Amino acid sequence: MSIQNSTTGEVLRSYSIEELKQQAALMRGYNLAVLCAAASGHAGGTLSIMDIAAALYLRVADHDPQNPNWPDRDRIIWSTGHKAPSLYLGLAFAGFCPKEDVALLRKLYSPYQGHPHWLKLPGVEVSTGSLGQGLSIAVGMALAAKLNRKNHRVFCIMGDGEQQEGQIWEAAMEAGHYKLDNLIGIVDRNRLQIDGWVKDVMNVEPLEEKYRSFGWQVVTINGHDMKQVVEALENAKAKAGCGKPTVILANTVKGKGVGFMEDQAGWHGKAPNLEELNKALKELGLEGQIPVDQLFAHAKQYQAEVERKLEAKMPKFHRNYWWNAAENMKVQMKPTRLGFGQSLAANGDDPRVVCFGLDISGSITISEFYANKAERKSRWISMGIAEQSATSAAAGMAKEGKLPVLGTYATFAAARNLDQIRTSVCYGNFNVLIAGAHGGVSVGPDGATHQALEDLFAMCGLPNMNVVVPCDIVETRKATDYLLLTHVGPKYIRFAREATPIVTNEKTPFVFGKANVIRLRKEAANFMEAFETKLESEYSDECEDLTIIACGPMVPEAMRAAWILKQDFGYETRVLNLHTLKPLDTEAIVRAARDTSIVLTAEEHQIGALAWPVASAITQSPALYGIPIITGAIGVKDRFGDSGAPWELIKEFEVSAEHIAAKAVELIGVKKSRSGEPVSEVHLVG
Ligand SMILES: Cc1ncc(C[n+]2csc(CCOP(=O)(O)OP(=O)(O)O)c2C)c(N)n1
Repeated sequence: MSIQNSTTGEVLRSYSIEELKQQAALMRGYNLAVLCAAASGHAGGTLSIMDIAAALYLRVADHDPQNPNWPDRDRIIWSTGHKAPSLYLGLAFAGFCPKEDVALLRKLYSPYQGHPHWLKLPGVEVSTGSLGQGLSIAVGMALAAKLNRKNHRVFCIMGDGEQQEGQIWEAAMEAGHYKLDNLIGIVDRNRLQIDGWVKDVMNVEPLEEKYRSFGWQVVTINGHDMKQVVEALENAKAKAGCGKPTVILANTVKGKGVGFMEDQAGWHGKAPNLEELNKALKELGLEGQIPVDQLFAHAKQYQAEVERKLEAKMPKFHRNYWWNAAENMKVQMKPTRLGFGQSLAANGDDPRVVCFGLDISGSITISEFYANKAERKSRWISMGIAEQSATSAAAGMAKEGKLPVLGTYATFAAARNLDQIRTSVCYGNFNVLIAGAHGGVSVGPDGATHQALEDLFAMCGLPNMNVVVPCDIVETRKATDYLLLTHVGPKYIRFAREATPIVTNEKTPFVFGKANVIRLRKEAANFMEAFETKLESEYSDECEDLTIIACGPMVPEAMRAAWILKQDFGYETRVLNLHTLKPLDTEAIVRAARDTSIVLTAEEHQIGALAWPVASAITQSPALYGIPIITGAIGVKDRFGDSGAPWELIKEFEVSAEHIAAKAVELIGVKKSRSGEPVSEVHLVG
């Protein structure tokens, strides 16, 4: 069966085992080429699953490329969403989409998102990227098929590290309970995850016994032996009626086919450069067989169009005020996340400090806690990919007097485990430090599933929780120092992935719960020196034209907006760095509103985590009764993220200094027209 015309039932193409092997090899070559063109992505896991992808899409699954929504098609769920390129290539090789289009991988607006999104690409069944959810979706689809008396099968591809998610076992139990013999799970058992070997990070074995005890049939195969792969899939497909779901445990090699990638944890989330690509293609015996130049040219042309679109939608001013565009706008940039690691390295000798690893330790820098410090290893608790349990375990540690720290991407640190944060941590008022890393859009090409744009709503909404969003690497270090050792109670710190401007130094004040005022003072040799920063409580009104209140990496953007407003319009701006979102420095907000009568907020988040508490402080303050305050809000406007380069996304989501400045000009215009003053000429287009 497999690829067919759903109207006539005619089989359009069938592949022999030998042909499948060739197709899988070509898919590996395309995969590495498109990862290279994207300059990011997951080489290791896409290579380990490729033989299975080829067998499924080209031979085993019934589907129709001309009719992707054919109701009787087999469903393939990629619970392991980071292997999206293998899914895309499966579709492309089966004829659902042009092969060369997969070169648009991870680019802005592209159907080929960093993690699959079914609303963007026909043939993708569901959107995934947050590990551990796919098997439950597959259970739902298999149950629906039973209810509808349909005969199609539901395949669900998972990783072995992914088996650490508790939700997998809830779904496994459900599939066994409901005897879902139309469901086929596939585990890409390559034995590696991000932090190292699965057996060391959090052992999941023996998977055979575990699945069997949940009522599944278990088949173990060599996931690179095409004959075994096809037989296992076809047998499992034929077993409907046996009253049991099937799981295929496919023993594979991460990075399969490329010697320097095989069994290397470092190649989990890495793309080859051109030299590595050529070396890999040679090893795969694919020299001259992959149209690398064409793929690159296609990617480049698409990218040029993306850039043209983005530039067209940017507000324009007299000059180019982008970071480092002019000599006096020079800034040093470093990722805020590094400040978190620096603090853990510096403060980790305190025997109460315990860090929980959630299999993303290097990139969020929590691993700095034990780097080169073997004596701390006993206080490093690797929990695997199990955010929910780790959160409650941290509460347990805190109850016993420890200072637990846990961190992962902010989406998984503050949303996946929200009920655990609420009930285990906050209700019990425990001293747990939660780090939401890669907050905002700046995580870039990974796309929407990895861009935390809602986390602060939940964290700020929880009683007892304290929330800090530092503006740069230096402030992140200071905030972590304070939260880790001094502050007692539940606390959330949110920082970003991308390098962002350093706008504070050792002398800049940081007082938890107290805002800083930042004022542009003079032309200086570089951007930072042109500004003066003070604690807001030590600042006196200078009758500025407006206030911009910002947190996190929006603080440097607000400063740059202040610069634009001064240079292009002569306006004076009070920038408030509201690094602590909870407890809120209400006095600083109210004073700024009273003094300037315009308050514009800027957040790299859905509008409202910063904007609504600020608006609430203003509307509730008796000091402001009867005083008209003009407010505006910059932030993400109720939409999910997208793949793209971090700074492209800052433009696309309209959270750049240019957008802040444009909004400020609009608000100042309102203020002036109210008071009868002439409104200054606005130089905005777009
Ligand atoms: C809920 C959740 N937590 C963390 C991550 C980050 N993450 C992406 S891939 C990965 C490791 C997955 O390991 P495994 O399932 O073994 O996949 P493979 O090694 O085959 O790529 C992690 C932790 C995520 N995507 N989702």
